[in-house]
Amino acid sequence: MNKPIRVAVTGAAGQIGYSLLFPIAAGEMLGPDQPVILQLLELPAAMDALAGVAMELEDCAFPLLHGIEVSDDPMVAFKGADVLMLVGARPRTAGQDRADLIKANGPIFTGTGEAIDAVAADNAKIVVVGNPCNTNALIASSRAKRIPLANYTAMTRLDQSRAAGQIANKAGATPGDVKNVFVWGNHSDSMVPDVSLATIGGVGKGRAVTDVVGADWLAGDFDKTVRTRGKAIITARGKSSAASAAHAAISHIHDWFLGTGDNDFVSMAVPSDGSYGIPKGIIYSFPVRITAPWKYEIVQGLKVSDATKARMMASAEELLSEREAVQDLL
Ligand code: NAX
Repeated sequence: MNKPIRVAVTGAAGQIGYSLLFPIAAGEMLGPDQPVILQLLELPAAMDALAGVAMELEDCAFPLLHGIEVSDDPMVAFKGADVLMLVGARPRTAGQDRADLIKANGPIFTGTGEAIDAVAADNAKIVVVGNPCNTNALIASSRAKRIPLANYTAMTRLDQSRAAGQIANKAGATPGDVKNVFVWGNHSDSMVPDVSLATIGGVGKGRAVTDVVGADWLAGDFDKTVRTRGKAIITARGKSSAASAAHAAISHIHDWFLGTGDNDFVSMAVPSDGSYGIPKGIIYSFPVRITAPWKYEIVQGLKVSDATKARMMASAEELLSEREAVQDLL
């Protein structure tokens, strides 16, 4: 048996947490031979609810679940954590604008970043889910002295999956047939879904998505649906997406550790290294290739049209203005 991997989850009693913890404990995230210890963080007011979640986890008797620890103190919950999934934050409510969300959630990530750097495992891997996830990841990473900056990521996998799902529907294919779709930029309306390398029916042997579904639909309904799906779900459900977000978070960590299967790359928001002219100092979604367990590199050399480049830069500009708005927290 492998040594257990310690997975810390914040906001563990929230709606994403409730959809996230059980598949992790079942082995869906880190593989069927990999034991896990869950280290769950909540606000003091939600500790009763979290105790209930922990009871349910016990009641599943997952063979891979080698321990459950609960705490309202990040210095306890993050101790020795190998993987940190930062979900705990307020979800955006109907009508709330992004600037208000940034003000409400940004301060959570200063303390979180400090605690990670103080007590998590030396090479801990971090994914931020709580919105605005790119800028929250930037805030947490600004506290990193010991943990490498590249280990701070934010989740745009849900956006990629939404894009693949839309294409599969339109083409009459199954989502698994849709390969190499990815997303540039911020997890916001300014994101840029990119299908220029996407295929239906398998990498190398499939047909280009652009030949199958038509340029008008891609530039119109597809693009808008992917970029505004989060809002559509809030409108329909009265709550933000939860099960799909949890699944995306699991896929993000799964692929970072175990690889992307027959996709050549995957979307992850990572600290920009200046690739494609995106300024350093922001956390930006790129197509990344997983080169070894827990190692990614930004895919280089892709041809980007002038129109896509303009949108990529606009999304970068939005992230720069978000950074400006939280300058006092960095
Ligand atoms: P919930 O309100 O159901 O749960 C959030 C939980 O976090 C609550 O139990 C709360 O007590 C806890 N919490 C708040 N502050 C905390 C802190 N400082 N430390 C520890 N726990 C804390 O929200 P949920 O629907 O689970 O959404 C969580 C976050 O994910 C929101 O910010 C939401 O906007 C974001 N999302 C991100 C997505 C993405 O693609 N990146 C998509 C889904 C979702 O919108």
